[in-house]
Amino acid sequence: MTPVKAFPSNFQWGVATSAFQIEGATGSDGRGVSTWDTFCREPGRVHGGANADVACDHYHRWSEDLDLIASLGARAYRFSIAWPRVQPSGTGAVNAKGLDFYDRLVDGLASRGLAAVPTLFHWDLPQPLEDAGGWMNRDTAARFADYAAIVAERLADRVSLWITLNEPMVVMAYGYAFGTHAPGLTLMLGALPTAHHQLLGHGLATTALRTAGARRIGIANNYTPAQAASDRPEDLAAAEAFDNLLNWQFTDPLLRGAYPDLGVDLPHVRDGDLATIVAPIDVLGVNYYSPVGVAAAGAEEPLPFTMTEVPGAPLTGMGWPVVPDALRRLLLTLRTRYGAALPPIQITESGCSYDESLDDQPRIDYLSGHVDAVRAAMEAGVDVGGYYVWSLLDNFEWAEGYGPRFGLVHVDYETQRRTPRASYAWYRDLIAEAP
Ligand code: GBH
Repeated sequence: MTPVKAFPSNFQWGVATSAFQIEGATGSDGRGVSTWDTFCREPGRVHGGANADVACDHYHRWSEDLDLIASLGARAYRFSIAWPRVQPSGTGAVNAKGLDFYDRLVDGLASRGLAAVPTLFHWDLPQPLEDAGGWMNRDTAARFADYAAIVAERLADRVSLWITLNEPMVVMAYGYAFGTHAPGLTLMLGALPTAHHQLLGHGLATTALRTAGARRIGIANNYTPAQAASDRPEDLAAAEAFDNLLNWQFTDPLLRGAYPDLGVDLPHVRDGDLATIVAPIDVLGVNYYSPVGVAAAGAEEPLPFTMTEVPGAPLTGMGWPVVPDALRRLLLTLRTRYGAALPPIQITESGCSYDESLDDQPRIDYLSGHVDAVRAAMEAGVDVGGYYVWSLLDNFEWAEGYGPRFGLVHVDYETQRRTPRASYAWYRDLIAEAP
């Protein structure tokens, strides 16, 4: 194996955002209603009763925001396309003005020499599809593939890398099992069909995208590696159950064509589905924030594990443990687990929230530790082709509203003024100096 002394010159240094979290303009130009618009309007769902009607007003300020990415020296921009802008009902008629917005955005990226990396689904499902069962309904997978084809027919000539889904685990767990995200259902293990239907949607969309001329396709999975609370066999078994349910469930079908042992039957999986899901992808997107401590649960608990602290780890502003080496270990585990079936990886999200301050040394420390972890994994032979900081801008942090600040760039939500933080200058210098 040739050691990677430094990052290759074609390494995709980037930043990431998502449509619902930054665009605002939720009622403009024919956009339909998404599950998150609905969720924000239900009392008690989102901290402070916040909604994303304005957010960062990126829908009107996109050109200024692309200038910020260009000034960073970044090479790629991962953004997401709002399905309700393109197909307000989630099916059928296309809203030309919605598609035009992304056409302008992609042209704006090309004119600045930036690679376009759109995500087709970053959680803002058209509400009419949710009314028909959302991801519990198998039909949503086919609707997703139709929508993917519509977008690709328009944009494929200018897109560097397509990401089908963002973090199907989070949609299953937070959206349908625990109910802290839209659509707010508390189905617990009854939510497992939403994992399968999302993966099926990914597989069907992969075929549709290739037919429409897509060059490279991937998916962005969240990985929350389990660290057993002790070496006791029951804690080790609990950590394995956690990994199977929340990590490998979303990767084994893609790369092995089979589910890991989830301890339950999956009657919603039909013959042929796994052959659809295992369709080759060009990139595995890894979103990584933190590991989690896992211990055995009492017999009366609904799940076979409970989440605990990671001992000794400092915490971000949201209380998430900072453990860069867990990213290095994760990348090595992916290579060991999937071997030759593992496609090249991109770190499609990495970042942290702290307070509002512009002098954000803790973010610099977080990012530099995680970049070093990626470099160490590459030196150990893992093929990693890109790293995207979450996020370019402070934005709507889902159920947490506008409290957490993830941006390299501070946003004043009164004036919409953007102010780069110290971490922005640090990242710009890193990109300029790498390899
Ligand atoms: C991503 O999700 C999303 O893609 C993005 O939209 C979002 O804004 C960003 O991250 C920041 O949240 O409580 O210690 O057990 C992140 C998925 C899964 C990461 C749960 C943190 C819990 C850590 N998250 N995980 S802990």
